[in-house]
Amino acid sequence: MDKATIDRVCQWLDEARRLVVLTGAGVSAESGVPTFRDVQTGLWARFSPEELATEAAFRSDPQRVWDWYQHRRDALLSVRPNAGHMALAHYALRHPGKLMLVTQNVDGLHQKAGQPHTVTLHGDIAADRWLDEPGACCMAQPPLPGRPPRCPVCGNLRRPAVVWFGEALPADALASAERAAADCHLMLVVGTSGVVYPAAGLVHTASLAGARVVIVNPEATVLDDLADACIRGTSAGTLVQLLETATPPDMLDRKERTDRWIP
Ligand code: BV8
Repeated sequence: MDKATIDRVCQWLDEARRLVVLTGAGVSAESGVPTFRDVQTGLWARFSPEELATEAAFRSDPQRVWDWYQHRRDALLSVRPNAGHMALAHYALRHPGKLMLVTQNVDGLHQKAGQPHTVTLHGDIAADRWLDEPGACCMAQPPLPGRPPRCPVCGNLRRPAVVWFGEALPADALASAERAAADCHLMLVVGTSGVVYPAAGLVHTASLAGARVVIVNPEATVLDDLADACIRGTSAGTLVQLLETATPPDMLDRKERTDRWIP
């Protein structure tokens, strides 16, 4: 990793009073979680995630999509946050009100790492919800076990509580992320290919608002032209270098401490 760039970004980190970190699947790669566009293996090799992560795919073959999510859920049971997740959580705790963590990930690893406040754009793979608006019958008794589980009266199906392609993101999460992107001094964009919108649009928002943008990724991304600096590195090693060496808040000028996020 280029030391001059790391030193420059560490300085930007110290100078920034409002920091947004936007994460994608790459931050979980070093925990052993395949990234969203990694080639799928085994049973799922012949499908692309975009084909499976849609309501239409679920309605046309509920069991196949349910089984894909169960396969991913099972793989997450043995997964732990990595040093990158921990560095983000510790930084947020050391700098109250400075860091807004916005994630595209559904694996819950930022939360498991103790991140005090996470804006989750694409939902939670560990949770379910009803496919159709639930009636009283759906709430009156537990769903029948199955792949997927269903209401024993009306047959309404349970589905993963994630945002599928073609579905709107949670309005409050997206609004909070857009406000933060428009209002931050620095945005770190870590472990994302930047192809999924509206999440990737947050980087454009930050750049247009005059924030410095830093991209952390071992590979080039479609967002690189927006960056004031690109760090060609993995997220765990880079985040530890950037966040663990930043100046502790009590050495920063006290007057700056008021200009913080009100999460
Ligand atoms: C919507 C949950 C409208 C499911 C996911 C413009 C504007 C608005 C929409 C669109 C638009 N253009 C196109 C669209 C449609 C679509 C879209 O963006 N399509 C793409 C494919 C072109 N967007 C949508 O459909 C969104 N909805 O717009 O609705 C609407 C509005 C109102 C009313 C109705 C409808 C919904 C998008 C959300 C989809 N759901 N996930 C599930 O998980 O099963 S998205 C999915 O992709 C994951 O959440 C993932 O996080 C996300 C982004 O992918 P990445 O995280 O970037 O992962 P990827 O594998 O691509 O890249 C990994 C990166 O890590 C790589 O760069 C790699 O180099 C790097 N890496 C690898 N190792 C490391 C590393 N980096 C650091 N360290 C390492 N060790």
